[in-house]
Amino acid sequence: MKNFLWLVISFCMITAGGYAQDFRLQPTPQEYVFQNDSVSVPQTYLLHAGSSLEGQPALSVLDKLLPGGESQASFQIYVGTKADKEVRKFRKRIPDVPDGYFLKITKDCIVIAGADKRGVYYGVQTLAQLLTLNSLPAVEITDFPDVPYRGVVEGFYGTPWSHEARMDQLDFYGKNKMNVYIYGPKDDPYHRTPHWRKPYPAQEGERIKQLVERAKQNEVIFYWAIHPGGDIHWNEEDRTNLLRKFESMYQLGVRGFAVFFDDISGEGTQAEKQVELLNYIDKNFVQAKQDVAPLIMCPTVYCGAWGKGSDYLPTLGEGLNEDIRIMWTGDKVCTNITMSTLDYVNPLLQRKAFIWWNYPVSDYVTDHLLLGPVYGNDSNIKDKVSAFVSNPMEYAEASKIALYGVADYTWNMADYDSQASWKYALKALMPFHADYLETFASHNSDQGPSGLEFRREESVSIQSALSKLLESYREEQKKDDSSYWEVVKECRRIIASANVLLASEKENPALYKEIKPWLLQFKLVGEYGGEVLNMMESFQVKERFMRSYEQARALQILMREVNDTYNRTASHPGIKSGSRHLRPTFDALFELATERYNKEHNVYLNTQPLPWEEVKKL
Ligand code: BEU
Repeated sequence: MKNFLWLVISFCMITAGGYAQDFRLQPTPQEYVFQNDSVSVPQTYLLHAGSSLEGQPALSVLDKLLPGGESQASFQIYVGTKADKEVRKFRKRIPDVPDGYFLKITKDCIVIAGADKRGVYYGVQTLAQLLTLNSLPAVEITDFPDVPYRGVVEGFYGTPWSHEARMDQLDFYGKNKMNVYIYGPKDDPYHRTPHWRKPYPAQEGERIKQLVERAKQNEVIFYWAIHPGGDIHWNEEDRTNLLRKFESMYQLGVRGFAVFFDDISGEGTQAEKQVELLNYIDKNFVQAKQDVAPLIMCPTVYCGAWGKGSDYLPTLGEGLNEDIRIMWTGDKVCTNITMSTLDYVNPLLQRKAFIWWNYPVSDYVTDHLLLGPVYGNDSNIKDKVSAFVSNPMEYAEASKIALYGVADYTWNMADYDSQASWKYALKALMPFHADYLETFASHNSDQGPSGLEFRREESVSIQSALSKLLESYREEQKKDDSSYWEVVKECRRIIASANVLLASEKENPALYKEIKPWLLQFKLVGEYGGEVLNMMESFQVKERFMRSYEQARALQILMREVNDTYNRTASHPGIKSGSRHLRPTFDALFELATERYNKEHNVYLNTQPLPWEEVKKL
């Protein structure tokens, strides 16, 4: 908390309304001082760029942002790394941390001085964010990341991201100061068994080339991962096969390599053999090439739940070359990352763990969307991890809701504010309808029960009203009025949000395409809630009750129909929305209201709500 002025307050003072009111820098900088003064954006300027930046992405982004570079102008822009004379005067202000930068904006100059090229690039990205304000503030920012490597591992089961989605993600990482993307989708046959030994067909190879190029433009290290453990033989032939495949990827431009041994059984799991192979690759490929990033490996025992006390991790820790990074998902497959898991694993690995965070991945609960805030990871672990990458959903655009949070958390843990970061993400994805998206996301965030036992909060703002209402109705046969009306309003809000979002395809077409089935379901859940609430009100009036009862029944059928129509080829087919609190509460109230009606009128209406899907008979 080294900030001298609270950013939002400062901007409210120097900007006039609109988007600027909620402006925040993303990710949150480590230190910033606003001078309470604004600067006219220079139309022309004299650029003093360090030679270390020649041909680098920092300069091309700067040129696009401020196209007025001229040989004579009174406004000066100084950019460079600490090696460059152009920023020598500011050298002491440059943080001594990779990716760090110092940014200063005054009436007559802008200085962007980086610890390295990526640092300058991030300084330019911060300037880009400041330029979205109505007026450019005079400011000094000293900034650097808490975690050296931050980003994404595309490591889920299911439909891999499309080429277009990946290209877009790489731009997104650059803008949000994430520097690593690891390509490892389980369902790419050339990443894993059966085709890990074969080179990509020409067209797919061409696409990887394009991804590598796009990653470079965004200062992202593109890692390509191989997953050979399903059928590897520990012999010369397969070692050569693996190196040949790596060489083919190197020819496509890849300069970062990983080897995954997760989710396998049998021969491939042997720690000594993995160590032998990885050290061989490290020496004869990674080190030999000289322009390749450190090797990353994902162990077979990648979390605490997979066997504490075995020799596996100590064998890796002792045997693997020092510079090889070892991944870790925490105490369980899907869980939050805590100091205690790092205290356990780092000594075994004899290095800092490279965190593979299994969130917002949804491949084990494919009928749910995970759109809630990023929270639960300890905020004091920056010195205990070598990297932190998130495994996302197969929905690339929707995953950004969490990825904004991951970018923010890994950059500056102490100042991370999960709610603020989440709201920022919603606004960034749908600037004109962020409130509606917030309603939708707030009710679509929990995984539901699963073997992996990782749960997220859902429907937080209405949760206490839901339980109060149910309790009062169940125990006192009387509904708590204030919670009743709160829930009525929420149902209306749900229906309105679903309608508006369903009618807003153009605002974010990629997001719309991904979430549409859940929006349809969400609307039905809201309508169902509304009818159940009517039933509670009208159990004494036959006609009114029956109208709502029939509607509620029809909506149960329609919810089942949406569930049975969309997302059918997924591992957990179907569409669930509001499944943690909304639907269970509405179902319970439906049952109670119908029982009450039956008693009152001495009839036998079916009290049992239809579940999302038919319960499968064993
Ligand atoms: C998340 O369901 C998930 C868990 C693991 N079985 C796999 N491997 C690791 O987490 C290391 C991962 O690929 C999968 O997405």
